[in-house]
Amino acid sequence: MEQTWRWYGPSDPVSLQDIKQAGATGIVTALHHIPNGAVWSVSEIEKRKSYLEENGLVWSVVESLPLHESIKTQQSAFEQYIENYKISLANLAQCGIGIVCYNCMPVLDWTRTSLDYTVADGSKALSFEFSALAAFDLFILRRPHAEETYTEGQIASAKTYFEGMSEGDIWKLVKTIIAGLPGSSEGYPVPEKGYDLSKFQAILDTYAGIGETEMRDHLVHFLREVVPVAEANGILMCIHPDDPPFSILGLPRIMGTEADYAYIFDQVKSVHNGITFCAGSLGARADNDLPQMMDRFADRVHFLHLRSTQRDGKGNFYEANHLEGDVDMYEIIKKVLSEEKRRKEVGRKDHQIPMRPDHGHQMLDDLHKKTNPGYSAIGRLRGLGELRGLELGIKKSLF
Ligand code: DNO
Repeated sequence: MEQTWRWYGPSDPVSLQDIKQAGATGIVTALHHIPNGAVWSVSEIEKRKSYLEENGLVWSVVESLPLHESIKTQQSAFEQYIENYKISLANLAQCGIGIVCYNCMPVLDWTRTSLDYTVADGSKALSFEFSALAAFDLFILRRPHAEETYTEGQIASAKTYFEGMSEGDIWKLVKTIIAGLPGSSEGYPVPEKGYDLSKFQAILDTYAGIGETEMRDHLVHFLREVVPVAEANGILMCIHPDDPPFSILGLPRIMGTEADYAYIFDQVKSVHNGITFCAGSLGARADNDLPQMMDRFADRVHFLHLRSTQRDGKGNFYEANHLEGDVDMYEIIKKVLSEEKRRKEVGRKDHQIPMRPDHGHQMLDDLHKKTNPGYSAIGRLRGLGELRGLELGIKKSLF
């Protein structure tokens, strides 16, 4: 596997030198300063690429080239945004960048209810608590008809949860859910005082009338347009699963399961229509059999996010250490290595799949620093070290 590391650009508190010391050779990044939907010009891409190379690193993967919301809702100017996307892909190819990760989550990218869940060893992890999300939805946001999304038992638990919250807790939860997540590219309006969330509700309303079927159709339309351009330019596109991999806030989320991936791969058969195999996101569902998914989609795995989650059987999870939790990392890496071997034998150029240690606990000195949630240096350093060791062990014993 190619060892890579996500970097948020020059303002990332984790420096390129830190990344080199962690032992990663590839960078995963995006042009975060370019507004969502605008074209990434060759000069902007080149500038970032050269900067990385001057620092002894290569730009291995774009994460993400985001889909403008209009592409997902097929509202105003979506065709123009698809055209822009194609131009950005061609420009990336011209600069020699060949892997593009993206997602099709409506409104919010990855969503958690806590960014500082304390693990038994005192480190902090990202976590998702179903009752907290439901409390936000039902009693803070007060989304119209939200109660139809939940069972009576869930509503009762959410109510108990809400009643136990202080003003400070409410405010913190609001910010955690709707704002400030590094994956967010839309700049969601954080209410200035109180918790008047009407602007956020207005964004949710842009999905009125868009259910799972419509959302799937919109994604397939996008793929039918864009994948041929990716193919012609030698770009491997890879869609990241929804995180968490199920519907939240009544929004249609359509990339969480094996069947979801099988559907879009069947609709657009090119191998340039691939998957970002995010073990942590997919692993948050007990009904996802990750090794089986890796077997089935191996051919189309262009990028790996290696991380684990610990579920509790009630829809809640926290991000566990990379080799702990519910994900069988040994099985996954074993399958990845066999796929890499197979690709090498058939002469595929992409026989070294980029992986990055996804997220990491906030631990040691990082507990006193401000870093992007999930993207502190030391937790990821631990993750990368463990994953690298596991890879070496499997390689030496198998091949
Ligand atoms: C979170 C990330 C996601 C991911 C995007 C991919 O840490 O895995 O934000 O980058 O969803 O498009």
